[in-house]
Amino acid sequence: MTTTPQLPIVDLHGSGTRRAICPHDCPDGCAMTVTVEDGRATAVRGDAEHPFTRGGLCVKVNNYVDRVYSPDRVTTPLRRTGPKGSGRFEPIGWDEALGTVAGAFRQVIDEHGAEAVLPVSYLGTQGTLNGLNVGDPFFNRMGATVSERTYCDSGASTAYVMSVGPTAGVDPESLVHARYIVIWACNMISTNLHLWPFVAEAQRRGAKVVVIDPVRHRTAARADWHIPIRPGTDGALAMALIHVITTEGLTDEAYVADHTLGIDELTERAADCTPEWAEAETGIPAADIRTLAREYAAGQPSMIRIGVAIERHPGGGSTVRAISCLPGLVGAWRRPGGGLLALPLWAFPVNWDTLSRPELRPPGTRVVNQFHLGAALAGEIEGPPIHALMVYNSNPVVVCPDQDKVLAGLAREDLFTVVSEQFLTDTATYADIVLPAATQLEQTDVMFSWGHFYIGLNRPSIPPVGEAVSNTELFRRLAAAMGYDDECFRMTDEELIAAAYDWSAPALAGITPETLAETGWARLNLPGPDEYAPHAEGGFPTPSGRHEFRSGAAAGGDFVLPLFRQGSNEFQPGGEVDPLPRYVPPPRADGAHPLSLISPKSHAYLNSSYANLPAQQRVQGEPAAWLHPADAEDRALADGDLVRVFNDRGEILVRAVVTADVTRGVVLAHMGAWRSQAKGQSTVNAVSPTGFADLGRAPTFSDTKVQVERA
Ligand SMILES: Nc1nc2c(c(=O)[nH]1)N[C@H]1C(S)=C(S)[C@@H](COP(=O)(O)OP(=O)(O)OC[C@H]3O[C@@H](n4cnc5c(=O)[nH]c(N)nc54)[C@H](O)[C@@H]3O)O[C@H]1N2
Ligand SMILES: Nc1nc2c(c(=O)[nH]1)N[C@H]1C(S)=C(S)[C@@H](COP(=O)(O)OP(=O)(O)OC[C@H]3O[C@@H](n4cnc5c(=O)[nH]c(N)nc54)[C@H](O)[C@@H]3O)O[C@H]1N2
Ligand code: SF4
Ligand SMILES: [Mo]
Repeated sequence: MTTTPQLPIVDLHGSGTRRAICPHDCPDGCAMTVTVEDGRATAVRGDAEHPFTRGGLCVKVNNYVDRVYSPDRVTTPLRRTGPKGSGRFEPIGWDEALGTVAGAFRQVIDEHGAEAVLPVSYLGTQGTLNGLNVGDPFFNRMGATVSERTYCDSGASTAYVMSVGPTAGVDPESLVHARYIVIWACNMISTNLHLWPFVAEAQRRGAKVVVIDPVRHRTAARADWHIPIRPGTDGALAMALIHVITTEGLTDEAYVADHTLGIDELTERAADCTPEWAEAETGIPAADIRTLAREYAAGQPSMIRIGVAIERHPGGGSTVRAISCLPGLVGAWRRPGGGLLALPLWAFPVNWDTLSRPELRPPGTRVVNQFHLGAALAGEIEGPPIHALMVYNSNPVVVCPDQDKVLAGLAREDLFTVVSEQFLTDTATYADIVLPAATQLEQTDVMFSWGHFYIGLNRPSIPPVGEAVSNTELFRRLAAAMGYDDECFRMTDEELIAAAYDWSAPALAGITPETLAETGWARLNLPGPDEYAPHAEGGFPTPSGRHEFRSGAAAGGDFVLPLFRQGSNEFQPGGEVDPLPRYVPPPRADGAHPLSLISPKSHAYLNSSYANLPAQQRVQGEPAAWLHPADAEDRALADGDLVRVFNDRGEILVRAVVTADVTRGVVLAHMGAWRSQAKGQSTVNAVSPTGFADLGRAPTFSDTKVQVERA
């Protein structure tokens, strides 16, 4: 641990240009400049100097000041005055709010035990201090039920780590050097916008860009080759690529011999996975699969960027395992720009357990995965029923599956709910107490990125709006109200910054909080994008040190990485894991529900954030379901018709968009819109399943079978 940094004091009531880093759960981690006039922010812009941001933000964040000063901001603590869900509240003071929350927690703990308290949080901000782990020490100390948070990339991360270990892998900026780029289940121009210029540059230099996706979205439209695929069948495609590469002698033999493990077993496993077999599964012509395999192997350095949707099927983990084998087979890691890009977050030396404090937790504390929030609130889980819920950094009514059950739970009169929020979201309207949360312009944080190699320091630009507080301050206040006096509950933001990273790690050589206060951001101390090829000579952080086609880590069973729950320690691993990749087919459609629903991110909203703001609503438009013309014709539906998309779990009422941009048999409904905007008061997670994928307890959002009919 370094000494506590001395950060220069910002004049919050002055004028000038300040630096900030976008707080959102987005790989781009943009650096912003903030114009401040007499203590009021008037504009944010992308930092032109930042090599990834390059002077532009995005449609979500361009008018961030309208979010900060929105008339709808929660600016004081609120107490409910109407029925749950009515959204009727009155302002109260912080002391009263904290007293009420601490009193309610104590009463529940006395009567039912601490496991009757459930925290729910995710990534409203992804700041190291205020993000994923900010409440963990508090709830670990309490002994509350442990919240497992596997919304995003947990399954893909488990699969990736099983294959190549926790390595940053590829520098996103080095993509300009790639000769063949496969964008697999990622709508980059909407969700990872600032990576696109690097892809476009590679394209200009002659690289071929391939998009594998059931949807011809903005990104697919700009690719050289869009390969539509049936949702959930990517594992079959990947196994067939392995088949072609191994049977046609397209492997990089020296790389395979020197730096990989399990080639014979992998070859045998893929022996029957012919392109003709995969065609029947994926809907992709066998000849195209052969072409893709040959071009991918020949186009060195080749690179695969996988998106999160790839993990969201029962076989999602196995799919990522199979895809992860491809760069090892063809020696893509040899040169900058080659390999697999998933979550380069591993480059940042974050002290996850120091942030989470798992040692404060009583051994054997119950774990509940957030996908089971509805079931937990309905008393359908083992152990004490949930009597108190605290939500922060998340809007579970919109982002969590089983929406109807979540709502029924939140409406329980015997449930005490406290929500820390910037806005009265669909979740916050069910709270007994709402606590006002700061925005990024009002707080301090250190920002990592899961999409580039720049660390940033965010300092406040303006005073808090109303009585809003950062999440770190919120939990300091709550801990004091509960009488928790462990040292970690008294740490200032500066002390937390010192503890949050291993500042002496090689990746941070030459970088300190103080230097960041000057420069705003800095590239990790790694070779530059023209040189970065960490696995040119193997050196994978796996048990064998090799790229493992046969995974050594599989022997321990399925696992969830510590960052996706409240820190590491005593949790039991999950089920048995096949050490080799394989294809797990998606469930077949039944007659009553013949269509596959996918619910990717919207262009203008950030998960459910911004869905209440007018500028973003104008861009995004009304919630819709995209249908292929043939599927529409079968149901006598026309563009613009109001339709019911339904299954046994629930239904949504949306406008039909009839377009050949979706594959036949697929329905697309973007996630993010709030219930309060939706006809029928439900959103796409009313029909999403709660099942887990085969690794890392990833969700199965993209595996929803539905029917569509005129409403
Ligand atoms: N504009 C915007 N940007 C965002 C976000 C946002 O909400 N809005 N959210 C941020 C977050 S939290 C995340 S995790 C990232 C996610 O960003 P992405 O990785 O792009 O993830 P998704 O949008 O969920 O899905 C990407 C694509 O996967 C496709 N897809 C769905 N099922 C399958 C399948 O079975 N196979 C294949 N091959 N493709 C499939 C969808 O059609 C979609 O085009 O975006 C981040 N950036
Ligand atoms: N069907 C379907 N469901 C999905 C997905 C999908 O693709 N399809 N994607 C999943 C994925 S990848 C993700 S990452 C999750 C995202 O799930 P969440 O992380 O819950 O994302 P948001 O909906 O943006 O909700 C974040 C909330 O935090 C609030 N907030 C922002 N900053 C702060 C702060 O500093 N303090 C506090 N207290 N609150 C703050 C915001 O106002 C917002 O309401 O959704 C998942 N759900
Ligand atoms: S949401 Fe993503 S693209 Fe938009 S400003 Fe933030 S980091 Fe950049
Ligand atoms: Mo995500």
